[in-house]
Amino acid sequence: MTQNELTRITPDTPAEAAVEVIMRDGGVIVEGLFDEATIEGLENDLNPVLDAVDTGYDEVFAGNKTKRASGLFARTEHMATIALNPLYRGIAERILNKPINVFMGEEPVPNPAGMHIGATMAIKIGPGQGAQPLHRDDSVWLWRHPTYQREARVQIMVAVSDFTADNGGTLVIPGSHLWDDERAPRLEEAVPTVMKAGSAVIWIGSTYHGGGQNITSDQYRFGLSMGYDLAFLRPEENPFLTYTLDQIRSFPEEIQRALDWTAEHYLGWVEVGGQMSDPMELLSRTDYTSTGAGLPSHV
Ligand SMILES: O=C(O)CCC(=O)C(=O)O
Ligand SMILES: [Fe+2]
Repeated sequence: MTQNELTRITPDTPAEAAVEVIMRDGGVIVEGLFDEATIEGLENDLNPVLDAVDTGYDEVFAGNKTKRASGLFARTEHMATIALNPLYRGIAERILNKPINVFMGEEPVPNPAGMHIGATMAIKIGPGQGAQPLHRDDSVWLWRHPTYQREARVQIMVAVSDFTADNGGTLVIPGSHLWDDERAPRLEEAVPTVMKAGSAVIWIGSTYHGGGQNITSDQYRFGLSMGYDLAFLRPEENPFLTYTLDQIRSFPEEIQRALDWTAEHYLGWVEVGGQMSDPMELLSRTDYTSTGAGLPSHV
């Protein structure tokens, strides 16, 4: 398939229709998914954080003209708006949360795979930054392809600034999610994601993509990304070390659960009073007072 750009849809597109496009092309652009107040809020909350961090030390992947910050649920309340966006979540649910029958004795029981948040990242690609190597995000789990309909990740990249072909708008190779593991991605096959601030590109773990080059512009390209992953995969960003207990307690319940404060189908339980219990039980107990130290503040 040769496509000059990903298909564009509007925020009122039904999730089923969006999933059809994504499973056909590997990704989709949703125009105007987030309003001005959300984008302004993200800028106000995250610019000081990004101002205070160094650029990446690694020239090739992290980028030595690129700034990154994570742990975003503790840094901006607008992160929850993105994670709980009904279209994005609806798409992720449909792609990831497929039930699989397992036997419990003689009874087949349908178990949905569940999904959780694998990573959050604000990314500012600065002037002078070359293109990131094209990659599949599911390579962290050495995922094999073709995937036989089992995708590991549904990723969103929200444009906080405008994304252009010159300022590092995410490069995507349409159709590359269908490739096997022998075929290398080539830069000439990739198309830049061009979209206005407030729009978003959604792609799956097996789609080749990468940050674009920002050579001729004099502006930062500001994007915010997160991924929903199959719940049984180790999250890239460790939620238990990233967030303090107080921070976790301040988040909406869906976010607490998506950050692995949950146990479904025996995955992730914690023993309380001799029972394999849902970690949510610990959150409601005043005598439970310790977990991760939280990230050091940059500002
Ligand atoms: O910055 C971008 O546009 C893409 C970043 C990316 O793919 C990554 O860091 O894994
Ligand atoms: Fe990536």
